[in-house]
Amino acid sequence: MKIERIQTIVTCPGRNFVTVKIVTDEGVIGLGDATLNGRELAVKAYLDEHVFPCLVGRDPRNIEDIWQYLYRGAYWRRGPVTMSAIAAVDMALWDIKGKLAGMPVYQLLGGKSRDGLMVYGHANGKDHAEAIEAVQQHVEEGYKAIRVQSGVPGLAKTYGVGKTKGFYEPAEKGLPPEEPWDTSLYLRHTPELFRKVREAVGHDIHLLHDAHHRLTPIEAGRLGKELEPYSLFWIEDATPAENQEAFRLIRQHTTTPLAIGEVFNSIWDCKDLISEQLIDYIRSTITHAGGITHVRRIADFAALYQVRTGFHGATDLSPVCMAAAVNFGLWVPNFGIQELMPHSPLTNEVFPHNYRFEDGYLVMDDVPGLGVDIDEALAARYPYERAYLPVARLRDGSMWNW
Ligand code: KDG
Ligand code: MG
Repeated sequence: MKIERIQTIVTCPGRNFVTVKIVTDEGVIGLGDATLNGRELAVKAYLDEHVFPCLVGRDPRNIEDIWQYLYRGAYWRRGPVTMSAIAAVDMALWDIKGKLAGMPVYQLLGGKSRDGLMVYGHANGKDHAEAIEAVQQHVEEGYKAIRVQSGVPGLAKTYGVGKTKGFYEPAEKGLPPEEPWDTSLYLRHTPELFRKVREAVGHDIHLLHDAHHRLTPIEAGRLGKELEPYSLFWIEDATPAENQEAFRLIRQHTTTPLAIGEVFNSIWDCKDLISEQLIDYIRSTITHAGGITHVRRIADFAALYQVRTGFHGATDLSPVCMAAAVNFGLWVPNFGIQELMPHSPLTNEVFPHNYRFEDGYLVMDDVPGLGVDIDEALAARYPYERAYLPVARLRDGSMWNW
């Protein structure tokens, strides 16, 4: 069996997605998600110009060898562009293998460890009252776990709070918008938010929060400590982790669980975080961290240290990635939780899929492969539109972490 054709499909049904499609000489089709928010065309060029010419004619069943070929063979290892490109090819090959076997990918990984993936939804509001209302709405919809983000008085815009009620899409069309940031205002208001949320919904719901890399380690330690009475499921991205040791200082100050990894692209980004038990949940995604083949390696390594998965699942991960995540999460023994930011109805139309939300869980039927498709004719009606994530600046104009 041979890879006969391989191509990227770029579409913007409200937001940009890059999809890899591999076709075998026997007509079996595999799909992979290669979307890197704000840098989509860099991954497309990497794939079109440097990866695809090397893959035509290879046996698509040799997933591991193709992974090693693209990783070791590039000489220039890792980085988000390379690892997203490898990930998309890898996902498509697992999709093909599942279809050849007539089995869902979770069966190829080792079968089901659970019936569904507990997900967390996003509740946000321009102020505490609106955020609490959104939490209550999510409880009514059946969510067992909810991430809460609120506007901060004195800041014109805050991470995680959408322009329209109930929906948050961080990327914006055009050039990167600039947003102000003030850590002291944020730290003053966030514990108060969670005190009110617990008062409103009690302790039976898991609550999560994303600090989005805005804090220094000691500030994160303080926030974690002040949130302890509200028993959060986790604080996410408390501080940037280029220096993995930074998390040791946070750990010394708080027992609030820590999650990080949505910007990681390989096991090397989290080796010390995991082996030194500086985190509790690893958030690497299948799309940005080398595909199922590599994320499986991260999860197995994490299991040795009782670190569980909590994969990124924002709207910039396409339904192809989400389908892979559901297959992966049904199998992975050290599953923790899965993020779910529902896609728009139009995105769901472009990518018909088998997974679905049921009473707080993501479930899927027993279908071969990943259980996701692409409507190419519909996708073609929505061409790429330049869009970026915002950037953040302090009050004096200095750049900060968005
Ligand atoms: O592309 C960046 C977004 O996916 C990110 O800002 C969303 O932090 C995020 C999250 O936790 O979903
Ligand atoms: Mg995040």
